[in-house]
Amino acid sequence: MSVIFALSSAGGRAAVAVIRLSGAGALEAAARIAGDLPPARRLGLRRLRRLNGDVLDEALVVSFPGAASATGEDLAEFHVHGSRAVVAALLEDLGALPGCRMAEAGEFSRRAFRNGKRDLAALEGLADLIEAETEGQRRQALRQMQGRLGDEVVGWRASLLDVQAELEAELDFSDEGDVATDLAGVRARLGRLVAALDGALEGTSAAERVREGFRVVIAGPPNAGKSTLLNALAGRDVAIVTATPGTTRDVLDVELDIGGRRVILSDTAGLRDAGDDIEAEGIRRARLRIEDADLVLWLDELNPVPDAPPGALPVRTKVDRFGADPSADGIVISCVTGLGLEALLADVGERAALSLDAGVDALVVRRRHRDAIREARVDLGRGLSVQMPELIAESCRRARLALGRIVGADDPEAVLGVVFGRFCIGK
Ligand SMILES: Nc1nc2c(ncn2[C@@H]2O[C@H](COP(=O)(O)OP(=O)(O)O)[C@@H](O)[C@H]2O)c(=O)[nH]1
Ligand SMILES: [Mg+2]
Repeated sequence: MSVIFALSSAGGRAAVAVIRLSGAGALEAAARIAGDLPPARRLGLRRLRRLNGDVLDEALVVSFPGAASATGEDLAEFHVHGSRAVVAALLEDLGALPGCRMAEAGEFSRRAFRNGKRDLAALEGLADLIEAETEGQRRQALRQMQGRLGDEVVGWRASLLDVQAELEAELDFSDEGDVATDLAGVRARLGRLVAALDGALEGTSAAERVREGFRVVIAGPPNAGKSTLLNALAGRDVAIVTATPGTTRDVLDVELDIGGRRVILSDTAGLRDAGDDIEAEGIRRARLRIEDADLVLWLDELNPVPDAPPGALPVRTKVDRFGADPSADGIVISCVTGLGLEALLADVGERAALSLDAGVDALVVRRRHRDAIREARVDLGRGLSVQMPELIAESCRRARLALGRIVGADDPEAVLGVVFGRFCIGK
């Protein structure tokens, strides 16, 4: 296994840059540059030298000897001054050391997985934590990284293995009289598993929203002030605003962080009979987005707002020009004076909170995991509907395989281990 190395902090100029090495020989490679290494897991200041003997930098060096390290292998880090030149020189010299090469994307994680440091779902959580932009995403990713789903999956798989082993032992040794399968008991256990899987799937769509964002679409007739509102909420000129109706043709998205939640706000073409092909296409796209939206803001300058589709939040625009009617229902705004914008944001934020917050605590946050659990659920449903122990065992095996994909586990030999271990059929 070669030593891999990479710049682990962000590229570009910074006060500090962290370069990591992992693999058998990583400590020797680090010592080659640093002269010697401080005691394990202690930072020490060292003068780094280039391979030709020139001083490269003065840097903090730390080593994490294998097994207990993040990758499960010998690991070392240089915390150097974060200039491009320092980083480039160090990477160049590490690459020239025998057995050392640049890491591929995700390779440190792959090694951590192979060495049993974290399961796949937890590593996906770690990747999400690195990507997290909102507070909700951070909390959700942290829970995943801590292995919550993986722990559940291990439990489900152990139960399935147990049931499978019981059924297979019955099949293999049924003439020996020392094992007897209780089919009703097996069914009851599978029924409980099905309920557990169903429970795990609850909140999944909210969880996906936390990752992907709460989708808010600004819609309404042409010239209602949709693009102006998008720009006002984005705080910059994203969309073109003119007095000419039909200006916006494409869907424009901006990302907002409202109260720690990711919100995708989309400006769309005004809905009317199109003037030309391009506008017609824009209107078609607008309709699709409206169908998919978690919330539609229906804008109009008229009072009361006409034609808002069911479920949409009517927003009356341009009240600086047309005057606010205190009896008007819902939200009234002016992008010129800023009136009502805070209230609108607060309203959107509340709706996003209602829709997303269940998802922060959800067990299943990725489609990959959801699909695997659904597949296992179907297998177990089949197992519950058949009579032959062979077929029930096969359903358990398939469900276990599907669940195994979540954590990246699989070992068909395990079934045998449990059969022989549990029944002591040492003949
Ligand atoms: N007085 C006033 N004019 C506005 C306001 N919002 C938009 N407008 C004007 O209304 C016209 C259409 O705005 P625009 O955002 O392009 O509408 P859209 O077609 O719905 O995207 C432009 O001339 C804007 O300057 C507002 O709050 N007050
Ligand atoms: Mg527009």
